Amino acid sequence: MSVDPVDIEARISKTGQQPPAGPRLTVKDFKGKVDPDWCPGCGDFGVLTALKQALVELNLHPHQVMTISGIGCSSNLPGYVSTYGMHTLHGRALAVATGAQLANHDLKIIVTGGDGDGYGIGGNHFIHSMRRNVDLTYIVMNNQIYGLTTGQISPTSTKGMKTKSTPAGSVENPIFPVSLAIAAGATYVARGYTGQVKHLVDLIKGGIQHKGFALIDAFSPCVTFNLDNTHEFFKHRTKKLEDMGHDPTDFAAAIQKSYEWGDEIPIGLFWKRDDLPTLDQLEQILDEGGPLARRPLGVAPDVAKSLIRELM
Ligand SMILES: Cc1ncc(C[n+]2csc(CCOP(=O)(O)OP(=O)(O)O)c2C)c(N)n1
Ligand code: SF4
Ligand SMILES: [Mg+2]
Repeated sequence: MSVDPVDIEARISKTGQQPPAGPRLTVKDFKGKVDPDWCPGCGDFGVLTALKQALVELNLHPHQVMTISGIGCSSNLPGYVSTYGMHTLHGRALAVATGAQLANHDLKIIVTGGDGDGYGIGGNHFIHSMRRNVDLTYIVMNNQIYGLTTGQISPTSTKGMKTKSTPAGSVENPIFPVSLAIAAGATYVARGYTGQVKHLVDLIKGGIQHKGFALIDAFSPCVTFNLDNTHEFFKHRTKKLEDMGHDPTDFAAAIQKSYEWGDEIPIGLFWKRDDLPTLDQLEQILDEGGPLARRPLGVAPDVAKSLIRELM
C-alpha cells in the first residue's frame, strides 16, 4: 500500500478514538477494488462470501477491520475485500498480523491464506502465534495442495496422493491442523467447509467475537489441481459437531474429534476457552492510553516523516 506523503503529517499527529461505526452495511459495501481471478468453482469464493457476510452480521465497518495474507491463490483475498489490507510474504502473514494487532488492538485482525502458506513455510509462526494467544482470526483455505504454483503436495495432502511433485504418490503423513492448534494453545479452534457457507459464517463470526487466537480451518476445494478432495468428497463426509453432541470445552473430546478422518469428517467448533489472557492484555505498555497507533509518537515530525518514507 502506498502512502500519500501529504497525509503523513496528519497521520503522525493523529490521536483520539476511532470514528464510530455508523449504520449497518451490506455485503456490497465490503466488495474490494479488484474481482477475484480464482478458477470458476474454487472453494475460496465460499470463504470470501462467508467473511463479508460475517462482517455485515457483526455490524463492523471497513475501517475497523484489517485483512492480512501471505502468498497463494487464497492469499489474494485481501485484495477482494474492502477493509484495511496487507498482502505480505509467503508464510509471514501471522508475524505481520501480530505486529498490527499490537500496534492497534482496537482493530479486528483477520488473517487469510492457504495450507502451504500457513502450515508449511509459516508453520513456525503458526505455533508461536497460538502459544502467545494473539487476538486475531486466522482463516486457512485448506485445499490440501499448493494451488498457485500449479499443484504440488502441501502439509495437509493425504498420504498416497498423486500430484505433480509426487507422481508415484506422497509418502508423507499429513499434519492435522486442528489437533496442532488445540495442543499449541489456540483458544478457539474450528473447521468449516466452503460448501456450507452459512455454517462457515457462524464459525467466522464466533472467531471474530472471540478474544484470543481463533483458527478456522476451511475445507476449500481446489477444483483444478486436487482431484481427490473435491466437493463430492466433502459433501458426503462432513458432519457437524453440534449434531454429534460435542462439547467444545472438553479438551480430551476435542483432541479425539480432531483426528477423525474417514467416512465421517467433523466440522464445527472443536475447542474454545475464555480463561486465558491475550498477548495485548499481557503487554503492560498497552494498559493505558489506547492503541499505540493513536498515541503521539514522541519524536519530531520531520524525523517521523523520514522514518516512514524510508520504511514504506
Ligand atoms: C519464500 C517463497 N517460497 C516459495 C514461494 C512459491 N509459492 C508461492 S505460493 C506457494 C504455495 C501456495 O500454496 P497454499 O499456501 O496452499 O495456497 P493456495 O495457492 O493453495 O491457495 C508457493 C510454494 C514463494 N512465493 N515464496
Ligand atoms: S488453482 Fe485451485 S486454489 Fe487456485 S484459484 Fe484455481 S481452483 Fe482455486
Ligand atoms: Mg493450498
